[in-house]
Amino acid sequence: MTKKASAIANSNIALVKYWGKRNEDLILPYNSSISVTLDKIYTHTTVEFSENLKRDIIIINDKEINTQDSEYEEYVGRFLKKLRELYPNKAKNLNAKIVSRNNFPTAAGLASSASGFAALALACNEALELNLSKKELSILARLGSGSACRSIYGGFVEWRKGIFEDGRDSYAEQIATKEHWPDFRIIICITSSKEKKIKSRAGMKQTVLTSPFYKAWLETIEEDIRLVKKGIIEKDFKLVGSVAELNCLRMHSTMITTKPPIIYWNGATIEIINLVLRLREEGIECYFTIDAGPQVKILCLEEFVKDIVERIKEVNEIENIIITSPGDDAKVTNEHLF
Ligand code: 2P0
Repeated sequence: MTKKASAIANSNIALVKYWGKRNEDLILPYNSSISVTLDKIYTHTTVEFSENLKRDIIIINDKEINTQDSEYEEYVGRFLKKLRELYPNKAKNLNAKIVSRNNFPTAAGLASSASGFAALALACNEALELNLSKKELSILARLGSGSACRSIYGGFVEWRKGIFEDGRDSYAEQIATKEHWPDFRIIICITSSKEKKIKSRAGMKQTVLTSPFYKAWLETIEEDIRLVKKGIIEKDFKLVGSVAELNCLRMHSTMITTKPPIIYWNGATIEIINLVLRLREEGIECYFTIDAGPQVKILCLEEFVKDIVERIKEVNEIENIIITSPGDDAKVTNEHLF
């Protein structure tokens, strides 16, 4: 039996989005991406490997996952298979007990797979004593879910797409720590906490196959990466916000033009977009970004949070608002969930 190990990883929101894989098995993206890791929104995971377990046992948010399920196969099951292939001396003949909890709605466009697989990779590293570097941890997390490779780091993070077929150069690196830009804020407006209909994994595959705009989207990425990175380093909020907003709309244009169409927005999503545009006209500097779900994330600086939150109340149908700041690296904890 291995030691019991636990880890906590924060979620992240992309400022330059990842959408589309060049290799589905190794989760290698067509494009690089940049994100900000969020405080307050995290996954806490405890892992133990043992020869005494007859099979893997996975409990997420107090619910046992059926390991015959195709969703399990596609996510945690696939990750454990990769882990056992990569580290046969450590993990091959052991079954795992994994207990994991999110402190936010799963599968509602808040990137639960990002924090989930970052926490799982770090907990496995600790339990199996793999002694992985941050780079290797980022690669391991990526094999669970692409966006998870970014949640290994706190602050502002770039996932370089890499060029090698085996994925050895496709991992995340930190651009700046959270202390670099402490007044950066992300206001998350939850417009619906229902599970989304189309998972990112299936959605992005279909976009790559069918959207005529996918090629054009890829052509815009390198410039967006350059500008957002410059904006982060120089703390130029207008530059980061404006490029992130346009990048989000370009990604959604590839989703909307997928066959069949992928439309993650609801009525409140559009209302908040319009509110953000109005606020900017009034001199309140803020920008929106939206991922694979109907939630809207408003980017702003601390000085405008109060005004923006007050005005969001104009929009009906908002279920919840979470105000977040740049968060920490994924970390090991002694608090175990079993
Ligand atoms: C992102 N998203 O960069 C983009 C923006 C959604 C929209 O990363 O198949 O859950 O596990 O690699 O990481 C969501 O995709 O997909 C995502 P997989 P993942 O944050």
